[in-house]
Order: sequence, then structure tokens, then C-alpha cells
Amino acid sequence: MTAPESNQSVESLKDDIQRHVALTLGSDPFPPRKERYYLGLCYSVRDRLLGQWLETQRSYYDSITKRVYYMSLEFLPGRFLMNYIQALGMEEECREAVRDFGLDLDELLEEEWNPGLGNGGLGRLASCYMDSMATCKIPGYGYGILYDYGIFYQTIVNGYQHEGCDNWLRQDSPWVLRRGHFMFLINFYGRSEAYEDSAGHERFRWVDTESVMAMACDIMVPGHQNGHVTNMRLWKAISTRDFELEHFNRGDYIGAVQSKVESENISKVLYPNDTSPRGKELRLRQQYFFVAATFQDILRRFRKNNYSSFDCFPDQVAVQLNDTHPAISIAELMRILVDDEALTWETAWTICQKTFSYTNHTVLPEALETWSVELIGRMLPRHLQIIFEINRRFLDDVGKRFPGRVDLLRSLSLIAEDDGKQVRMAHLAIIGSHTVNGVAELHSKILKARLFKDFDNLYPGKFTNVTNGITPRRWLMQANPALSELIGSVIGNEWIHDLSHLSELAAYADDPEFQQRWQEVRKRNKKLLARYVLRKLGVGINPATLFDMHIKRIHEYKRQILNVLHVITIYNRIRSGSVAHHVPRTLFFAGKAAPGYLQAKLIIKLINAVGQAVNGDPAVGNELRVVFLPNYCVSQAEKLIPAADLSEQISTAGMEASGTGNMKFALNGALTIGTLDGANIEIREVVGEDNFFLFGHTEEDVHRLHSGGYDPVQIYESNIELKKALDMISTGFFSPEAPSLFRPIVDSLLAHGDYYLVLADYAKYVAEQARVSKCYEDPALWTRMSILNTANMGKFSSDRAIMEYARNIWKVSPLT
Ligand code: BZD
Repeated sequence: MTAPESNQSVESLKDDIQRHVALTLGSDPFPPRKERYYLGLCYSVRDRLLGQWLETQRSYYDSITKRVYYMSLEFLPGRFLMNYIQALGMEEECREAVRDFGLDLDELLEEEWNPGLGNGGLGRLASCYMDSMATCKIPGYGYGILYDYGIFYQTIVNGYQHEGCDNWLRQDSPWVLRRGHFMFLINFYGRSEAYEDSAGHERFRWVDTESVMAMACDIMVPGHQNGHVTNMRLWKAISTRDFELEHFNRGDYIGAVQSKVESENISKVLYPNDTSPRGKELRLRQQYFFVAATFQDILRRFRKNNYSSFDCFPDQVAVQLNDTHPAISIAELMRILVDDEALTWETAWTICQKTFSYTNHTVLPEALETWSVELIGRMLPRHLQIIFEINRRFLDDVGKRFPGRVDLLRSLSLIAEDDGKQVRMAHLAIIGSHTVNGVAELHSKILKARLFKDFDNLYPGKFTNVTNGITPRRWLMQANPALSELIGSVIGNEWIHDLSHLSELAAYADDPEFQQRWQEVRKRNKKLLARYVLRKLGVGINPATLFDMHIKRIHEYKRQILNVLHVITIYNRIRSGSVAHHVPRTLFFAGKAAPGYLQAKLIIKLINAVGQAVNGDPAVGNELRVVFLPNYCVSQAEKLIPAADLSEQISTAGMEASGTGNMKFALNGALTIGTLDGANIEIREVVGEDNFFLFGHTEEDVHRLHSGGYDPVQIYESNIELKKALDMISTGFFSPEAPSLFRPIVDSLLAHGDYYLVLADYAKYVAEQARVSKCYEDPALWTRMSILNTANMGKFSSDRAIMEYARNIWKVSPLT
């Protein structure tokens, strides 16, 4: 852009901001106030995107192309404003415009609340994939729920997690475009009624239902400087009129209001459990609400194109099920095709199987979703009938292929019989889909070899892998501007669209001048983080120490406790004066525990208690510091990750499906200490084993130890440092006011068999941490390793992942 043009666009942006402050917000533009000018800027940026968005949606219709529907009960997009600004390529313009008003863009950005519409990795992955679909111009949409309350707001009080409400829509969000004219009726409860159609065939209809409306709310997801804007459509529950009237007519005003409120509860709150799904009625209601609304929208679009037959439905529509949360879709599409459209069962089933594909995100048995037959039968009576019919035909077929194999029928059935009758949603998703994928090579292998082995035998080729990816726009360009600029100065900026270009950095790994610039950027990021921590917690940390980070949901399989045992071990060594290769470290922990997961909440308390002891002990000085940052969210991750030296990816092998935090750290030049789990394995493969700190039992070892013979007590007895650390925890060293407070943690390790094999991996972990310290003492070596990590992360772009889905699963091509 030439200078006068740029001046012109800054001036017109300034005019727009002031116009929005005055005319959209109804506020006096003078004096310029941060909160108002923030909103004025949001609306001005939004205006500039809306045209591109309309154009993109129009182009889908014009090209009559197959579209992808990415169905996810969760999205974690992070803040939008900077993402939109950079997508439009107007960062400099925005900086200048707000500067002219005496404001600072970075400060304005902090005004934005994080939309916490997800729990963790699964929701964040969905948002990375939306970004890549837009950037790669894959025609499609994201579909989900607009929760009024996102994931709870975490505070730490006296070391304990407290949960507060995250009422993120309290002040209307400028990004949510309510579409009052896209409303669909959603039915629940009632009964399925048989009737005879005019040709004398037995048919079914769903009657005597209760209903609620789903209103479309749209959020734009722009591609990076390509004029393509994808739509994320989130449904909000709105009470139906009849529902209220019925009460009004009886003169029951309060009843009318109450029923309105109750029906709108469907989209009120995100369930904060990231693994164990609990059979709560409202959760199933949310699932069906969003599925039924989405399918009405899909069919509306399909019909708009005037197709004469449903046979071509799968040529127009690909539906990706993000885990089993939307798996009731399969029964819903069958209901629509058989009951409403009068297709034969066989035709409908073929269409279903050609339409759906399913991504599995976990192998933890407690995380596999089931719903009681009783609940589905009550809430979705017709769907239960359909599920039974799918199962009957399926088991019939299996029985014919494998006569006499009752064991096989039991293991494959959609209905589990052991714990009351339960519908296994993963089984429904597998048989109703053409493709099932895991999210990293090891995870996909485990799905085939263990969890769904019988299904894999039955349907060879149905199971595949798509290793997760992350968007380089948010996780490098936006989160780490200093490193992005340095990278750009030597290899240009093509990596933003094609991350494989980062490999050109490898040539500079040993270049002393480049190394120095690399170190300066990292030092600057660490200083910024230290300032943030001081502001947030009032705790001073030293940017010259090794920044060691363990940030993710708190869960026993992620083994924060292993890290804590290492911290206590180092602490004891410092106190006793034996510090071989100790490098001063700052440990960062952040993450939320599910409110009902007491053990995870106790782990948070322990981390804080250990932090208090360590940070307050004069013998430790600057050698060791432990901070727990409350309310981990996308924006916090964006501040932490660019400042990390060491990334803790230490889950029990075989338990973390992929991980994506691991990718974000390595992309930003942190080194990983990790197990052979999830995507760690593939990260290590590409960055090279010399540039990765590996420890721990393999997945096969874990399987073997779980099959018998593992004795954690024997390990405890034979390792003096470990014994000391555990004894300190169990006898109240870190909780003098309540000495037995942390007993449940030690009991899980010693008395209850240490399911996550913390003790089994302790010695190797501590030894590998010593190697970390030793390497850190050699800045040239460390910096080389760091550069090589970044340089080799090309594979982990979500653009690569999305193109694999598009080519191999969805069979859609990018728009030109
Ligand atoms: O999905 C996570 C896995 O644990 C990670 O290993 C993986 O990288 C990511 C993305 O594939 N799973 C989740 O985050 N799961 C949930 O958040 C969740 C939410 C509700 C109910 C069940 C699970």
C-alpha cells in the first residue's frame, strides 16, 4: 500500500471507530475511553469482514459444491479481534488509528473476553480446524451450541480451585450475529406411533412431543488474507410460543415463565467434564438439540439446490462427528429419511454411511459415552426404536458372518447389558460412518489393535489416522510476534500459509548470530511473561531461570503429580546441599479440574501447597519457584507458550490420544520432556531424538504392567528420594494444618495400585530432568535444539490435517 492510500485507510478507520462509538453504542466519543473504543474498533473490523463473508457464502451456492459440516459440541476460538485484524492484513493501520486516539492496540485487545465454549483439546482442535478450513478454502461450516455460560472461571482460594460463572455474553459480543429468521423447531419426549400409509405400509411418527426453538447465531471465521470467510453456526435455545400459551391459558403466569426458562436452559451452560461423561439428561438434550437443528439446516440447504433425489445427498454433504457427542445424528438422519422422506431402510442406511465420519479422541474407558436405554427411550422414543433396528440388522449380519460367536455379538452390540442397558455411542458412530479416525498414529493403532479390534476385523479399511494439527496463524504469528518477525527476516513469510517452509530455518541452527537473535527473542518473551505473572499473582519470577511448563487440564493420566514429585525431589536436594547439575527453574502449572473430580482438585491444592513451601523457604532462594496460574484459557496459553523453555508432556503412554499443546510448545521453540505417547512420538520423529527429552515406559510396557505384576510399593521402598517425597506429602509437610490432607493422593499411588504408573516412571523422569538441566547449561546447544524444534514442525500445521480430511475422508476440494 502506498503512503497516501495507507493514510486514507487509517483516517477512514478512525471515522468508523468514532461513528460506531456514537451511533452503535450511543456513547460520546470524547474523551476516548478504552472499553468503548475497543468496541468501536470491533464493529469497524467486523464491517470489513462482512462483505467477504457474504461473498464466500454466495460462492458456495454458485459452485454447487460438496460441503463439510464439522459438528462439535465444543469450540475454543480464543479472542477474535487480533485474529480478524491479521486476517484482513490491517494490523499497522489499526495500531496507528488507535494510537491517534491516545490508545494502545495491545491494551484494547485485552478488553476481549475469551469465549470458553469448550473444555480443552477437543474444542481447541475444532477451532484450529475452522481456521484451516477457511485458509485452505474448504467449503464448509462449523456447527455447535452458543452456551450462555462457558467453561467455569477458575480462581484459587487458599490453594483450592473455586468455580465461578463465565457469563461471557453478559455484554453482547460484537462477534455473534443473531439470525432471528433461522429458527427451527426441535422436539423431545412424546412417543412413537405406528400407522399405515396409503400404500398399506407400516410407518412411524413421533407425536405428543414437547418442543423448543433453535435460533442460529453466526460467528465469522476468516482465512488468512485470502478473502474467504467460513461460518460457525451456534444454536441458541428459545422457548416456543405454544409452550408458554398453554400455561397462560390456564392462568398460570409463573408456570408459563418457568417453562420458558426451563426450555431455554438447553443452551445455558457447557458441561465442564473433559473425560468422564455423566449420564445427565440435560447433556443428552443439548446433544439432540444441536443435532436436530443442524440437520434441519443441512436439509434446508440441500433442498434449496432442487435435488430430485436423496441418492445424491452424500455427494453434497459430508458430516464429521467430533467425538461421539453428536453421534445421535445417525439416528436422526435415519428418522428424517425413513419417516419424513419415506425412503426404504436400506436406502437410508446407505446414505447415512456415506455421509458420516467419526473422530475418536480418547481410549480411556471411562470417557466412552453411553446413554441409558431408559433415558433415550423417554426423551427420544423414535430414535431408540431406530437404534434398536440398526442393532438388530447389524447383529444379524455379524451372526451370519461369524456363526456361533456369541462373545463377538456381545462385544460389538450397540447395547451394553452389564450395567443396566446402555447405548454405546461409539459403536453407533462406528457402524454409521464410512471412516473412523484416531488423532495420532499411536492412538489410531490402539483403536485398531485394542479398543475397537473386533470392528476393525469386521470392516477392514474403515479405521484410519489423521494426526492432529494446530494453526500457525494463532499459535505462532499471533502469539509470538517477535519470533515470527525473526523467522520472517531470514526465510520470508510463506510459512504462514505453508508451515513446511520452516525447515529452511535448520540452516541457521548453528549460526552464532542467528542463535543470539533467537535467544534475545526468547528472553524478551520471558520478561513479558514475568511481568504478567507479577501483575496477576504479585509473585516475582526471574526470567533468567529455566521456564518449565505443565499447562493443560488437571487429570491423573496427565500426571501433574509426577512433575510435583520431581519438584519436591529438587527441593530436597537443594535443602540438603546436593545439587548436581541444578539449574534454577521456574515451574508453571495451569489448568482446570472438572468440578466433580475431587482427586484432580486435590492435586491443584497440592501444587499450590508445594509452591508455598518452596517459594517461602529462604534456603531455596532463586533456585526454584512454583507458580500456579489461575483460569487457564486460550489467551493465557498465548502468553505462556512463547516464553517456555521446557514443555511437560508426561502422560502415561497410551493414554493421551494426541495432545496439541505439545505441538504449540515445540513450534515456539520449547524443548519437550515427554513419554512415547500421542503425538509426542511423531514430534520426536521429526525434530530428531537428540532434540527431545524422552523417558518412561512404552504403551506396550503399560499394557503388560496393567496385566499384572506391577508393585508400586516395592518401587517406593527401594528409592530413597521417592520415598522421602511421598512421605512428606502423606505426613503433612505441605499441609501442617491438616497433616492427612493429601493422603488420598499417596493412597492412589501406593494402596490403590498406581494405575497411571507414576512410580514406575519416576526414576527415569528425574534422570531425564537432570539431562535437561545439563543441556540448558550449554546455551549454544540448547538454542540449536530449540531452533531445530521450530524448524521441523511443518507437519503439525492444521492446514495439513484439514487437507488430509478433505482428500481422504470428506472427498472435497478447495474452492479456487
Ligand atoms: O482431544 C482431547 C484429548 O485428550 C487430546 O489428547 C487430543 O489432543 C484432543 C484433540 O484431539 N480430548 C478432549 O479434549 N476431550 C474433551 O475435552 C471432552 C469434552 C467433553 C466430553 C468428553 C471429552
